Amino acid sequence: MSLSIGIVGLPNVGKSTLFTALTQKGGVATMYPFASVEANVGVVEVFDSRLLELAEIVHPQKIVPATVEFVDIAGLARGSSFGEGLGNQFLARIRETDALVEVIRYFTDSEVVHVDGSVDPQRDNETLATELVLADLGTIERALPRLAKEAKKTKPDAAKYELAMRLQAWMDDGNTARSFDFSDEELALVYDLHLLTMKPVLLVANVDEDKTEETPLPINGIYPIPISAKVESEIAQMDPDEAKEFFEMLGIKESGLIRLVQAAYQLLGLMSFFTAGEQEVRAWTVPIGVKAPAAAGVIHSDFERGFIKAETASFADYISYGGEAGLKAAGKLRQEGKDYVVNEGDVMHFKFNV
Ligand SMILES: Nc1nc2c(ncn2[C@@H]2O[C@H](COP(=O)(O)OP(=O)(O)OP(=O)(O)O)[C@@H](O)[C@H]2O)c(=O)[nH]1
Ligand SMILES: [Mg+2]
Repeated sequence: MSLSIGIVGLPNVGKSTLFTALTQKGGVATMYPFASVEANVGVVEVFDSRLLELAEIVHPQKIVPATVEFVDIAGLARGSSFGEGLGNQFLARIRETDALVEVIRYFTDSEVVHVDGSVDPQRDNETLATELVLADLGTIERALPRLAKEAKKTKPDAAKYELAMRLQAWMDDGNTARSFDFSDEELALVYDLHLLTMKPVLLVANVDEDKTEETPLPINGIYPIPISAKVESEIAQMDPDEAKEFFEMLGIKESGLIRLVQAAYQLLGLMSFFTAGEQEVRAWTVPIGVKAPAAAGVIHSDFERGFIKAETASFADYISYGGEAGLKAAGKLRQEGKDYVVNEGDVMHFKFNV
């Protein structure tokens, strides 16, 4: 499972600059609104120093970090949902993502045009929220004729149609789909609509270069993650030594991108476990609370189908006993069965039979 995240925001707030920094492969960052005319998709490796520690023990042929896919689309200006600007056509590209990152302009640079004339994070957030709600209303409206037809077939189809109607009324009042009080069955029904306002959102404040260590003003009580897209894009082009010097000069602890990815994991309730073998040391992304067979299934469906057991050690044990042989000798390699709830950082070796 590779996590995928859509980057949204008003035009010219630094989405592509952030995307480029994340993926280091040249999205388009320019001085003008609506610069991004094509959606960019980039895959980012999730930096995790534990992989290096495991590799020191196992000496694998390769290290495979977890990845996150980012999708950069054009800005959504006021009226985007009705076709002003280019936002509209790109929304389809982020329908299938797991979460959204909303980039909000906090930086003050007067050289960079603001589509609504001034820097106002609260207002911009509301503008964007409205556009996303309108986009979802468009989705529902387009789906209704089909749902009405299908409603005659089965009971769940009828329930789905009825739900879409109620949701439409709710969102017509300006509410997000997320804030609708779904029953568990309804949650399953609404999934197919891929509504944007159902997705969890991470707020990113694109702040001035010297403000990355300050807490940005909250938006509706939520504190955005401060990042300077400009600083990140500069760091992205440096080698590690240069970057370290640059951090020190600016008084920055770590790249904001690491913070961003960590926050995304937290928001989505995700964690990592590891596999460590001669071929590869690898991080896998799973939901918190996942059981061993389902975790095995992330690697290969056969592993889940034919799951027998998982030889498991905590990351700390794995390191302090120097790997599998040491763990075995000390009786610290646990044999876990199908009800085992995987812990963050577990190093696992699955036994299966198909
Ligand atoms: N000063 C400053 N300028 C920035 C920062 N981030 C982006 N910019 C500038 O703002 C302009 C727009 O940046 P983009 O990354 O293209 O913005 P965007 O959100 O992708 O814009 P659209 O794709 O048109 O919606 C460019 O001139 C960037 O150099 C920042 O953190 N600080
Ligand atoms: Mg852009």
